[in-house]
Amino acid sequence: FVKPVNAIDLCSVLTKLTTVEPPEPYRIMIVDDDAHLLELYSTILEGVGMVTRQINDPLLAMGSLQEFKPDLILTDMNMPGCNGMELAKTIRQSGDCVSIPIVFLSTETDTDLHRNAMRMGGDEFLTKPIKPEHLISAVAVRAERMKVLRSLMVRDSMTGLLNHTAIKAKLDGAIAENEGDLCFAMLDMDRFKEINDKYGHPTGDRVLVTLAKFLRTRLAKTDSIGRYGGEEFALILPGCDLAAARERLDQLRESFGAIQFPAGGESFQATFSCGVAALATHKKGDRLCAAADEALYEAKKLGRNRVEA
Ligand code: GH3
Ligand code: MG
Ligand code: MG
Ligand code: MG
Repeated sequence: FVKPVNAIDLCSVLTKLTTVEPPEPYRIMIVDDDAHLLELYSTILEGVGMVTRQINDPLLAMGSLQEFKPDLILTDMNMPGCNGMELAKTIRQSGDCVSIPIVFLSTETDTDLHRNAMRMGGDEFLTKPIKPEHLISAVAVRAERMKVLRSLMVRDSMTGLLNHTAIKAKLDGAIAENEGDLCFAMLDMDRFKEINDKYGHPTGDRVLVTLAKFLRTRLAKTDSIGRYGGEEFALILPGCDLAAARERLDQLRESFGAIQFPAGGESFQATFSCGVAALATHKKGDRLCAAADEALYEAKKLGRNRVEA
């Protein structure tokens, strides 16, 4: 009954898309009252590396949504308790789910019903039975678009770092999950206005892009970096106590300060000041941010190009 899908290679589907980096697995929520079909679709999609969540009862879909965070929802139409259309409507009404692609997969061939389903917020209507390769490509194309959109929403376009909202959300998440040490640092370019005034705004931009790249390549995989504001950056350093964080940041400060930026035949150096605080001391996200900000202010007051805690 379960058809093997080894003949289908997700890569062949994906090469048609403009993916630059190897994709993270798409997360697909499958809603169907038929347990056999759930298993079948799940096997097909997992066969090409996607991560699936099977939902047998549509009434449980909303609860799983927040926790599973799917890139796409594949749902049956006729189910007891709540049909696919009602489910789509409910999903579309919940604030942070307005953009999740919803694909209906049903034996219904009535085009009026298809149109209605789309009006309720569906993105596509597929009919059962479906060929595995058709299911895979329909799901992959839409899940990919969702991923691109999502990354545009959370990334700062100039540096590619997490934007202000995203790094704040990341901090909340990191605090909720964290069990050991965690430090938060705020970093601000020194006398950046002077750099802009002297060498021009595009050169200033280049300094910020260089700093972003510098931080990205030097920090650990578990660390997070965001562009907090114009020439301000935020770092989340899990598994680091205050002394260790301070030392790491001081090393970064020193190496970054040694970089020579060419500008109009000459070159200049740029430095940053940094404030860091430990969750162990400040306990809550807002207090942690405030403490890092105060320490940054202190670093500026004490002469800049330094790290304070
Ligand atoms: P301080 O050492 O006290 O931080 O001095 P500062 O000059 O860095 O601080 P101030 O807040 O006075 O000025 C920040 C400057 O950063 C002014 C603003 O034009 C510049 N800036 C903010 N965002 C960008 C950006 O995206 N690109 C460029 N080139 N400059 C930026
Ligand atoms: Mg059904
Ligand atoms: Mg600033
Ligand atoms: Mg500054």
